[in-house]
Amino acid sequence: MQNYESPHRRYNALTGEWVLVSPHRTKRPWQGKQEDVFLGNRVVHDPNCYLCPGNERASGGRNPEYENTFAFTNDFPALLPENNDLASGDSLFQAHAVKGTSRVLCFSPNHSLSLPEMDLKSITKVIDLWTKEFQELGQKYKWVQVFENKGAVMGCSNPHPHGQIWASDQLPNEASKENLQQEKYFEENQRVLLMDYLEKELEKEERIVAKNDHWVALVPFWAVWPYEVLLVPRRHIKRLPELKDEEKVALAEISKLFLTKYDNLFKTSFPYSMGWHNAPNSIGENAEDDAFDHWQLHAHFYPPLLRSATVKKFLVGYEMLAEAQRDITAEQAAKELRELPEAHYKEAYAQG
Ligand code: H2U
Ligand code: ZN
Repeated sequence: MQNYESPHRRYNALTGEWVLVSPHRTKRPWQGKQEDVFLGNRVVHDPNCYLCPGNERASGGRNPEYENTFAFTNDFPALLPENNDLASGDSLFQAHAVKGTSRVLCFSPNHSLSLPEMDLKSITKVIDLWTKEFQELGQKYKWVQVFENKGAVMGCSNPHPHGQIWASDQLPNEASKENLQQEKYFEENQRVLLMDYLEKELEKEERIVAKNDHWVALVPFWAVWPYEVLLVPRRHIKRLPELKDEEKVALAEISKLFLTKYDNLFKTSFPYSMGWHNAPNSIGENAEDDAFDHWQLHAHFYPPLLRSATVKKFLVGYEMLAEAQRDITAEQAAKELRELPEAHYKEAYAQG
């Protein structure tokens, strides 16, 4: 094992960016307080929630009495499918039109739940919904960003379990960076970057949070957020629709497991932004020739919490002006998560 006790920078092989790690700072005094345990919102149906079955939405439309999952086009979409052409030729004032759509995905009719509290069958239905939506939108849009904002600190407007999709005809920044890095690695090594990375992580073990036959959840070497997790399939898979049934079940299992550990860490419904990075879609004239063999499907989980249910990490100051920085190492974070109980803390409390 490397000695990572003094300040160093780590390279993010996926994006090509660096992160400053300052492990010695975790020794500084911290007058932490233990928060009260939050047992959560127990209302199964909230008459004022715009995502609960049967309720009215801001658009005036009414949700069906759905029993599992439900998806609709966002009433306030950030992207629109039809758009006027717009182009600016001046290199210092570049702009162009973008076409796309935004969807909202309800994970469960039960207003009180979150993914780790749902049963495996219901989580599998969420995976099926992600897959179906990706497949449909992927016929038309180059980039289909499936994501979830969880918790008020992440700007989530409603506790009802839900995610979103924003799809667009162009690659956004994060996608472009990852595409370039994976493409470059593939050209140089004739191998898939994340597959090689995963193999080495499985050998080293120190950053693994959980694994099963088909998936690995780890705190990446280059993590920026304190308890960031990278979730990767163990087989080379480019996009969600390639998943076999047993891989979906295994995905539900590992997700329930590490998301429960997330909740158990500070005994709170752990906030995060998560999202799937599928390979870009080959559209139109390129549709036959899928040029994304360098890409490995993966999901990122970016939770903001640092030391308790209320103490969050800010990406400010040095981070905005120089580069991202973290104190606890990825290895320490992974160990903490790995050693947490597998049963949800709310269950433990319910049993007394
Ligand atoms: P959050 O996941 O950030 O809470 O966003 C929920 C989305 O739901 C948000 O993008 C949409 C908002 O535009 N929404 C509707 O589509 N219909 C509504 O009636 C309210 C909110
Ligand atoms: Zn609701």
